[in-house]
Amino acid sequence: MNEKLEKAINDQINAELYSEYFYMAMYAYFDRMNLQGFKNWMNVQMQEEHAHAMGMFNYIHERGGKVILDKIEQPKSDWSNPVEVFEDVLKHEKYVTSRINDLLDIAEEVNDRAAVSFLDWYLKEQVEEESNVSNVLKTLRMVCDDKHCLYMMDKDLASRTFNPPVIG
Ligand code: OFO
Repeated sequence: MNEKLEKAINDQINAELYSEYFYMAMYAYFDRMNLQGFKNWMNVQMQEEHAHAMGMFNYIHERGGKVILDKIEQPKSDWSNPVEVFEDVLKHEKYVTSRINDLLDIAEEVNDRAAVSFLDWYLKEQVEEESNVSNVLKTLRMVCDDKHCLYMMDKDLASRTFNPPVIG
């Protein structure tokens, strides 16, 4: 695999693991607030991010490259309320989408069609994630301004389950 592309995918493994860590900090926040459904939502998100990292990890090996792991940045650990948490989630997912777009640019630039097709999966996943997060945020912002609503939403988010993604 092209060296520049291999390095960029390695960097993205780090970004996916950071995402897992970021959502783990939010998981801890919701645990402190005793919002078990929100905590469950974050737990599923953490597992998805881990699967995304491993998808890239396995892909580098499949292509005969070398996985190089770097240190993971420390995430923030405090938020004022659930709306602020989900604002951060949306902002983060948009950032990740821009990173995947940049990765695709590199794969195209080095004319690696196989990598383009592999990375397309991640782009589609980002569209889905941004939409899921926006929906949670919209409900939180527009409907949920009392404790009762938060309780109902918490019940709802408790039903989210992790389905291991089939990547690529
Ligand atoms: Fe890795 O899926 Fe979003 O960030």
